[in-house]
Amino acid sequence: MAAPSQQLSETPIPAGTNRLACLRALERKLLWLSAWMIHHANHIRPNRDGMKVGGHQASSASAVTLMTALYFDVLRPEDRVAVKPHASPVFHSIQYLLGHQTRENLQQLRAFGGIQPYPSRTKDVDDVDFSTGSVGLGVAITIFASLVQDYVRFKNFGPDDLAQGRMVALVGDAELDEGNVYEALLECWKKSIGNVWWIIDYNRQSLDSVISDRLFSRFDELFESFGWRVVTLKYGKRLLRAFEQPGGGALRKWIDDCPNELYGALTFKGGAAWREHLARDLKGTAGIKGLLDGHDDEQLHALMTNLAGHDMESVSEAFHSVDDDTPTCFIAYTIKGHGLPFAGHKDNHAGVMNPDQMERFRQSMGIAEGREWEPFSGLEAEADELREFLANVPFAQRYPRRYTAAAIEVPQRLDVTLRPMMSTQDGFGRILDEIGRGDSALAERIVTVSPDVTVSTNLGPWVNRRGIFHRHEHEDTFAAEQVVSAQRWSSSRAGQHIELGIAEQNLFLLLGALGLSGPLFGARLLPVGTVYDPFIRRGLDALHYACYQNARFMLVATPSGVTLAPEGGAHQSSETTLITLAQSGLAAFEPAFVDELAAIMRWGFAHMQAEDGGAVGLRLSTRPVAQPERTLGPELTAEIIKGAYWLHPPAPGAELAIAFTGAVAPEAQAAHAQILEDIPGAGLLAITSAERLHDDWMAVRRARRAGRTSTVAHTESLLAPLGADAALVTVIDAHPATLSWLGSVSGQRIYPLGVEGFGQCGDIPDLYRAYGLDANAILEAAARACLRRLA
Ligand SMILES: Cc1ncc(C[n+]2csc(CCOP(=O)(O)OP(=O)(O)O)c2C)c(N)n1
Ligand SMILES: [Mg+2]
Repeated sequence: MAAPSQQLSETPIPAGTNRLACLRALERKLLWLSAWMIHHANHIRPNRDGMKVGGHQASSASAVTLMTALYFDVLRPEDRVAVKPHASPVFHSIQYLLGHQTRENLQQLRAFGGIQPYPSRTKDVDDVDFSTGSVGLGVAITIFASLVQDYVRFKNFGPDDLAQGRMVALVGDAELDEGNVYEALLECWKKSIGNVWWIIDYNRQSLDSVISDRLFSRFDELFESFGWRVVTLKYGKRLLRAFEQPGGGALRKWIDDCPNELYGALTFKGGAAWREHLARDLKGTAGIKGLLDGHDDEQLHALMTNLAGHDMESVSEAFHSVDDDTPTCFIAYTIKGHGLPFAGHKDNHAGVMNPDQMERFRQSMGIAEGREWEPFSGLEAEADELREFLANVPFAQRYPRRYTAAAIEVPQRLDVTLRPMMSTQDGFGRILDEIGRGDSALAERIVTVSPDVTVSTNLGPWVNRRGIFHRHEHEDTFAAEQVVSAQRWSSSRAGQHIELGIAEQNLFLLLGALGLSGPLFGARLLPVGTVYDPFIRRGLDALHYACYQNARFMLVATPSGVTLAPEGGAHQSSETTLITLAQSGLAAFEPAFVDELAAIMRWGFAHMQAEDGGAVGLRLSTRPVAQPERTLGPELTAEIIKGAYWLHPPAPGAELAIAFTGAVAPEAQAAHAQILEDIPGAGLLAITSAERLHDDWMAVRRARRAGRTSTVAHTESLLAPLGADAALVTVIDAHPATLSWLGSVSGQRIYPLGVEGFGQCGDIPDLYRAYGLDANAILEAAARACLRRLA
């Protein structure tokens, strides 16, 4: 394991440095660079297609003080941060000033291969900890990352020098509208998770609108009720001093009572408008006239917009005041677009300064024309001090902060005792149980997770062996009371199963965090999460989010399909195969037999660790099916991993083949056996992964376009023995489109069978008949195929 280089010295800022002055200067620089970067992308870089490039100058300006204090003063290398999506330009400007980002990249904001609109840990080059973009997800993953940090630390899996970090989210206030945030908060409370900071950029604006005044104080209560400390940063020092002056009490009350919309409007209009309202509303209040007369319009505007989230001293004090691991929420009042011409305007979310405004802004920053990208232009007088300050920033004392974790050895094969009739879900439980019996490295590093479906997805035996993970020991009371139960669920720091409440977004966020434990905490984990297949939909964006970050995990979706017969339409799934077919970063399998499953899981644990690997998805079933009597050799194993093999090879030039996936194997086998009586050369193709076949086919097409004409797709080789005009009946307990693309590979005619409508309850014979998945339906499709009638 390659650990990041240096150790951190506690307070590296040199004595005598005017810390606040440096921070304020850097704050100005970040405001400039983030706005300029967006301006450059929109107004200076050539535009070839007439499309608006965009970028968020107002959102960035809102977060500049908070991010300056965080990155240049408060954070330590072991801290991990999810930056609110629209502050991406500020983040990259910070890395630029620290020497970790290039000017060329800043000039390529939102261009192909350039800086991403929203921080991306896979696409940006400057050490992004968590990708963000889909609001709410970056916020919540910090909770799960903290849980993973605990897991790694309690088990001593990490490098020796792994220091405990804070998992920090810089949160747009509208992100708190996302329900997944509260699902995570609840889990945070249940698991006593600490070391989490959420810093809310409370500008009281979302994309479309100004946030309701009635929301005020809701957040405090909400967070406190979940056991969080709430630190509210409302008024800056200047305003606090003004409140001490004659008339100050009335001024404070006026601001406290000022509706968010009016505050925004006056912020946009400026000093004269503040004066008019204050003079009218506080007429006759002692001290107010003196206060107004003592400030010109510019000063009055500066005073009235002196919110703590833009007051470096207040922000710095607040951050430094927290020194324990209680989860903490900072509610920092800010102004969207602070310091820019559209500050406070309700429509400023996507606003970009026009060239005239930018020109005035440049002049106000004292930046000479042509020196816009220079790190210290406009700050020439203090450049040396700033250089030294930046060289000593604690956060930057280690770079890069990512770890490379050593691979965990995966045995050549995973053992499982096959029974004549067995379901893949049963097989999954037994394979894991078998692993859990031993003391291999693999057994040590697997961590399982389930959102309240541990028992019903056959994880029970594994959990009995390996225990539940929790910060606090908890005995299984039922076991202690000698109540007979198949489940023995005691919790401790040694446990290897994390039990979640029923919240599938939490499952995927936790799988995402566990799947990043290598780069984040220097310890490779092999996370396995189980979920009912239909409820993948419930956490879909979080699944996508985990894959987008290149997190490595095994998702076991079971049970699935209408095969879950008596459970009915609410629990059955048909379109999940299309979801996983399309999901980038997830190799998706649906084996029919348990020996296939064992081979796939073995490969999966290796794939989760490969440089060019990814996450793995398994769609399983509770239907017992007859297991083939065979021993998988290397060739067959390789084909299973590639996605398909001939269970019964076709004769050369065969005019018909049946291709099936998963639990419908018995129907496909029965129909095929009958067809052989009439068409002795008919083949039976077992498809273990439509996704892998499709992926490979696409890759081969790309290779050919690139001139590598000798490459052949696995599907092409498989289908080659069939006649050019042969028919292929495909059958799957899922949407038929999962397999119907196969006809495009080599031109065979496809007769696709599958489930198109909502499911319903019944038994398998009834449902397979109703949905056209039974042997008769396959035979009928084959007959039509042979008669060349389009089905
Ligand atoms: C899940 C999701 N839905 C919608 C959007 C589109 N969107 C982008 S920003 C935004 C509002 C953000 O407001 P806030 O979080 O308060 O950020 P700020 O005011 O700091 O820009 C919305 C709705 C998104 N990025 N993600
Ligand atoms: Mg906002």
